Amino acid sequence: MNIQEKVETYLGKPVSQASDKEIYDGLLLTVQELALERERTDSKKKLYYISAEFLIGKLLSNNMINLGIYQEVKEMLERNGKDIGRIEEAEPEPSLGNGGLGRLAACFLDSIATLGLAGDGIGLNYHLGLFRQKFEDHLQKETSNPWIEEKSWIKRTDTVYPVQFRGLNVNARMYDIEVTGYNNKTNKLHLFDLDSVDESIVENGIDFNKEDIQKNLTLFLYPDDSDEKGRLLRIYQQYFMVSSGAQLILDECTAKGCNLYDLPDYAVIQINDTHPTMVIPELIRLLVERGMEMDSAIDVVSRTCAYTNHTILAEALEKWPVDYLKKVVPQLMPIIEVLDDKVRRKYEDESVAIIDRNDTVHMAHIDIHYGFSVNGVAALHTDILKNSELNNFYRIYLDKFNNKTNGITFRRWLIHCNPRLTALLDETIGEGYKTNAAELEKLLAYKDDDRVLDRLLEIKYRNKEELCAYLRETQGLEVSPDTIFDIQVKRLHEYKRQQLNALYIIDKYLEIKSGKIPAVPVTAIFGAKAAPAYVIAKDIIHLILCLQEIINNDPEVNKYLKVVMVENYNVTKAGKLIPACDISEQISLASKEASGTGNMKFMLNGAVTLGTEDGANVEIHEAVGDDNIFVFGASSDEVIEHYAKADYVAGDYYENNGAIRAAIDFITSDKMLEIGCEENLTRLKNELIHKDWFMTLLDFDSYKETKEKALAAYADRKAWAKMALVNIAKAGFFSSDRTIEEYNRDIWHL
Ligand code: 26Q
Repeated sequence: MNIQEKVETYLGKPVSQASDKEIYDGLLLTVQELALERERTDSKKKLYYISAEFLIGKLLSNNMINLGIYQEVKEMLERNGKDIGRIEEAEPEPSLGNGGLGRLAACFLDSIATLGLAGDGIGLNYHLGLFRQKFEDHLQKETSNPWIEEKSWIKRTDTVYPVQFRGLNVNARMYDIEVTGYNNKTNKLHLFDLDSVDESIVENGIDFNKEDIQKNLTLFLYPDDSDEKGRLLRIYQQYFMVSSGAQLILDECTAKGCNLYDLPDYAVIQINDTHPTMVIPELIRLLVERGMEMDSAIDVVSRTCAYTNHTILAEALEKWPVDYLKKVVPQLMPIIEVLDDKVRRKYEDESVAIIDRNDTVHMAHIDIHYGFSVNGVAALHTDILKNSELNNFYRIYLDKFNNKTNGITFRRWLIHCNPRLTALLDETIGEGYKTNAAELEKLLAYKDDDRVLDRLLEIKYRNKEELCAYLRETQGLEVSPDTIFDIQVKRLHEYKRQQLNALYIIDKYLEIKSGKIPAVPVTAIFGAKAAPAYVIAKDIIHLILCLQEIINNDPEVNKYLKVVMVENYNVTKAGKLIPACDISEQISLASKEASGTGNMKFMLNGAVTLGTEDGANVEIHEAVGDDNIFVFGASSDEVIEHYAKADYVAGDYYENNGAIRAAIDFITSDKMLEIGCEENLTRLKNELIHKDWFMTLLDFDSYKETKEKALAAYADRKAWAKMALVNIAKAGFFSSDRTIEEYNRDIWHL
C-alpha cells in the first residue's frame, strides 16, 4: 500500500475530498502506524531522561521527516490539491514546556533516537500546555492551552503505578509518545497522568482550584513562576512524576534480569534541573522497601543519577520548606534527613548542607551529593558554577563537574523550518551534514562563490516575504522584507533584557523624530511570554506593545522603523521567525544566560548574532571569529564584580547620560500615556532608574554603538552574505547530536 492508500483507509474517503483537519488526523494515524513498525532501540543499559518539561512542539512534519516520508507526502498532497502548510496548521501544538529547558529536552530525545541510543523520556502529561498569550489593550492576557484531541500523539497504556501522598493514594497512568529517530530506530516519551483530572475546573483564563489534587494534578504546566499559592501543587506534580518514573525504571530493569544492586549497569537517570530531584530519595525508598539496606540503596542510587544545572539565578534554584514536604510526601522526609545527616557528618561547611538552619531543603544539593555527575550547559556557565556559584561543591567533588554545551536538532531547526536553505546545502555540500553536522564546514569552500552568496541572500529574502505574509494574516501587521529583520524571541525575563532592546528602539524613534534618518530601515521583532505573576516582565510587554502602536502608526517614523510583537510565541512560530532573521538579539546580562539555544537556531539559519559574551554566545563567537558576530557589553567577570561590590547604581546612568534619560523619560511621556497604562509604565520606569537589577543601563551605550555597526554592515550585501555563510558553516558544533554524543561518552556510557 502506498502512502495515499494508507491515509485514505483511515479517512474513508479520497484525500482530495477531505478537510485539512481530516487529512491531519489521517496522517497522524498513518505516521503512528509506521513509527510502531520501526525497530525499538534496545540495549542492556538504558538512559532515562527525566524532566518536568518536554517542549516537543508539533510532531507531524517532524515525524514524517524522521521516517523519510515527508517529501512523498508533500507531493501526494499537492497532487490532490492540498498544501502541507495548511495541514500543519491543523495540528495543535503540545506546549509542554516553558522555554529553553523544555525545548532542550525535546531536541535531546530527537538526537538520542537518531544516534540509535536506548533512551526514553519520563515526564508529565499536562492537559493544558503553557498558557496561550493574547494581547488586549496592549497587555498580555492568558488563556488555557489545550492540545489533546481525540486523535493524538499520546497513546494510553495499561501501565499504572500507585503513588502515595499524605492522606491521598492515586494511580499514575502511563501515556506514550513514539520518538522517531532520523532514519533510525525509535524510543519513547513516557508521560504520566491521572485518570481523574478534570479540565472543567478551569475558570476565566487560567484560574483553577489549587487544592483539588485529584482534579488538578496534571492539569497545567507550571509557568515558571513567582506565584506563591501553587507551590504545594508543584510538589505534588514533581513527586507524581518521579515516583511513577522510578517504579517504571525498577520494573524495566528487573524485567531485564537486573538484581537491584546492579542498577547502575542497567539504568542511568539524567535529572533535568532540580525539578525531578525527588527521584533520588524516592528510588532509595523503593529499594529499601524491596529489601535493600539503606546504605547500599544510597550507594546504588548515587551511581545511577546524574544532574544537569540550567541556571545560576538564585531565585530559580529550588528550595522547599521541610513543612511543605511533610504535608505532601512525608515518606521522603526520613530519607532526606538521612541524606542530610551523612553530609553533615562529612562536611562542616554549612553551605553544602541539604537541610539548612531554616528547615529548607535545597534540591540542587541533593543532586550534587547523591548524583555521580554535575554538568552545566555551556562552557562559561560551567566555569561560573565551578568558580563561584557552586564553588564549595566543586572543591569537594572536582571530578563530578563537567560541561556539556547545549545543542539543537537540525531536523527541526533546519531541514523542516528552512527547506530553501536545506536545498542549497544539499546541492553544494551533499546531505552528509544531516547526520554529521561537522560537515557543514564544507560550506566554507563557497565563501567567495558569488552564486552561492546570492542564493543565500535570495533565500533569506524569500523567508522574510513568507514571514511578512504570515504576520499580515495572523496579526494584520504590514512589514517589508526590504528592511532589516532584527529579532529577539525568548521568554520575557529581566535578565534577558528585552527592555534594553526597547530602550534602543525609543532612542532610535527619538532620533528619527529629530530628523536623524537611518541608512537602512529596521523591523524590530519580539516574541515573548511573561510568567503570569511576573509583574515587571508584563510591564515590559506593555511597553513594547505601546511602542508598536505609536511607531507603526507614525508616518514620519514607520518608513524607517517598525516594531512587531508576535502574539503567543511558541515552537511553531519560532520555526517561521528564525529562518527570516537577519540580526539575532542575544543580549542577556553577561553571566546570567546559562547557555541559550535560540542563539544556535538563528546562527544555523544564517542570522548574524548581536550579543553579549554570555552563555553559548561565547562559543559562537569563538567558532565564527570576531568578523562574523557583533559582541558588546560588560564581561561576566565585570558583572560578577559589580554584584560583589554592589557598586552598580542605575540612577547615575539616568542622571548623567542624556540619551538614556530621554529614552527612559519617554516611557511615561504624554504620547505613551495616551494609549498605555500609567501604573504599569511608571512602575517600569522606576524599576529602571532605581533598581535595574540586571544592569540594563550599564550596557546601553555599548549596545547602541555595536548595533549601529551591525546595521551599517548589512548595507554591504555581499559582505553580509559571507558572514551568514560563515555562521551556517560553523553551526555544526551546536548540533544536539554532538551534545548527546558527549553525554554518552562522559556520563551515560550506553
Ligand atoms: C521552578 C519552580 C517552580 C515552578 C517552575 C520552575 C521553573 C520552570 C522552568 C524553573 C525554571 C524553568 C526553566 C528554565 C530554563 O528554561 N532554563 C534555560 O535552560 C536552557 C537549556 O539549558 C538554557 O539554554 C537557558 O540559558 C536557560 O535559561
